[in-house]
Amino acid sequence: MTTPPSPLPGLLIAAVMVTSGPSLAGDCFLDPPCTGTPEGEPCDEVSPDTTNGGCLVTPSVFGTLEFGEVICGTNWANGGMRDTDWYLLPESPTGPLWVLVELRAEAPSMAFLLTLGDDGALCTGFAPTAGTPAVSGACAETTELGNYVLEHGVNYALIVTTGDGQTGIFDGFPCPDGAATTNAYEAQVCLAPITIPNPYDLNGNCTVDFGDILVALAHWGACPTTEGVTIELRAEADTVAFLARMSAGGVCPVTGLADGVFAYSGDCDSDHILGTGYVLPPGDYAVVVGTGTAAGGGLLDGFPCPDGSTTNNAYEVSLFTTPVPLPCPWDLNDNNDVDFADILLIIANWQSECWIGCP
Ligand SMILES: [Ca+2]
Ligand SMILES: [Ca+2]
Ligand SMILES: [Ca+2]
Ligand SMILES: [Ca+2]
Repeated sequence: MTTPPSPLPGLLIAAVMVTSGPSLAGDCFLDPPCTGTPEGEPCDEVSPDTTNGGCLVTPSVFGTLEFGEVICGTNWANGGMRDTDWYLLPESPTGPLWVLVELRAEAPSMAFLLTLGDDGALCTGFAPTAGTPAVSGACAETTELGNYVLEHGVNYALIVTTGDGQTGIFDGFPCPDGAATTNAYEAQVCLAPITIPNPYDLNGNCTVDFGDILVALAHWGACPTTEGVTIELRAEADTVAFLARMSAGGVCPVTGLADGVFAYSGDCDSDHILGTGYVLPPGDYAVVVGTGTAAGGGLLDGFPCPDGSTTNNAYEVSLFTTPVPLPCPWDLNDNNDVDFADILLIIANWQSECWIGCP
């Protein structure tokens, strides 16, 4: 659910506090919406919960969740009752093993792990697993990640329910009519959480600090470019032109195609596409021109040599150089300039650390 390098603003590794994505004022919907495995329980305020009420119903009933699987569910709290969703986790690999719980929710919600009984009696003596619950504020305005250490050979369940991380919430979040909120949540438990680089941490020490300002100053000014080759092609027949890498001395055989975009022209130039972005390592290259399609495929039929009355199958090809941008990680606002605006962004993210998320 956390796919770098999307902003994930402020998932802090140290404090584990997260200032999550878009703040949802007014109507309350997960943004972006949850995409994953549906929970399979409607938001219907029906009790007893025979879908995934876990050990709170008899007989006990669980949903299931693989490590790394994203579950899309709903919950509610109304009239002194609340929905609880219990998901059995698969057996942990040989551990101990650190896992991360991620939760985004529209109603204020928490997700935490319970340690269950042995296989024959999962609900015998179940108890909270030592660790930090994941908490999501209403409308996912803030999210706190949870983390746990799991032991091999122990049964665990993920619980998602309304609450603030410390106590449950049993009122105030009835099942909605869908107009203002859907009471949706998104949860997952992942193995091997990853550290996501912080783009404002220019020197890679996982803290945004004065060292990053020095790095920006060292790259001050226009973002770097290199010289690239562009092919211009105009043709009467459907034609492509590209660069082939030749053997040393410019002789055959061809050893590959140069990296870049082929040029295409056809139908008397009505859909002329420049070939750009060839940044050529030292070597010998040949321009290759042949009949081909706009998708880059070859064309072996349909364009016989003409009688001169309707077409000559002529083409015109030329090469010129153009600047090609090089990576510019110091330009934080993408204006192709390392400038004062980038310094301000570093300051705005001062002392933020690297982010952590599920792979
Ligand atoms: Ca539910
Ligand atoms: Ca439920
Ligand atoms: Ca830094
Ligand atoms: Ca900039």
